[in-house]
Amino acid sequence: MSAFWELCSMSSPDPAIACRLEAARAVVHDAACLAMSMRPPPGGPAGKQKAAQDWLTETDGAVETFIAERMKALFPDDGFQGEEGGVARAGQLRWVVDPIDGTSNYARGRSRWCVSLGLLDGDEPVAGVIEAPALGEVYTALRGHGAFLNGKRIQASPVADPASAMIEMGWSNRVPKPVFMEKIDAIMDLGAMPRSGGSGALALADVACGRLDGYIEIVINLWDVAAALPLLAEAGAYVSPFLRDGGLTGPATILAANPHIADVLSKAVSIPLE
Ligand code: LIP
Repeated sequence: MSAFWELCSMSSPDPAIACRLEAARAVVHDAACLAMSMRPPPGGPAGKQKAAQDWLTETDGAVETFIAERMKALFPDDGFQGEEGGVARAGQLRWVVDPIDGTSNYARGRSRWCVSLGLLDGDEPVAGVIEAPALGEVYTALRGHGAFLNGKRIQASPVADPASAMIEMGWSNRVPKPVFMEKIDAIMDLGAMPRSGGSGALALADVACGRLDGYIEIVINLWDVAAALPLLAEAGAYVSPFLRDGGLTGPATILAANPHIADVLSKAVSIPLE
């Protein structure tokens, strides 16, 4: 058992999960290197639209195939689900991958994108790795054993005053404009500073490490959030019941926030935390 995990917690983690997380870190790192080697230069979007402003590049498929094959070789009995390929295999332990989260940014040579790989034990998110190679950042989390950014423990921010808060709102054409504008209005009525960055996984990771005080997305998918959910839980953030509200099997709404403003934000945007 890696001394790293024993150092970080009172009790040793389940070896089956801890060794999977170690393996996932290595696989995600290699996948991130592959994505960097295929990275489009700054400029117009390189790729095609799956739907209006929902981008797909060659790299999305290449990275997902790379990770699927590596995880199958390492853990043949585990399940596997990806944004591009769907559910490839079922299993008690199940990997859920977003090969490039923030594809619209990646397609234009911007830096705000990542490779996101989460592990579920049944319906329970138990571990996650998010690597943003263009930002030089790796997030890891293991349920019961902490959340980390580049090996340093992280936690949600202490900001309690909405008028000092920074709140990100995910945008896509899956959400009717009036709904999106109504939520942004509510965020600004709180006096908070709005943001929208194009990567749900990185925005949720920013809530976990305290760079953001909250994140909301009306229609988001399991592959965008699977790795971030254990990160948020271990960082002490509050998260709406995304999985219970349909997120396990289809798109659903998510709100994640630091524990001090979660209630006021939840009420302001009418997204319940329970
Ligand atoms: C993206 C999400 C983002 C959302 C985008 C898109 P992708 O995922 O991370 O939160 O607003 O519409 O779904 O397509 O880059 O993997």
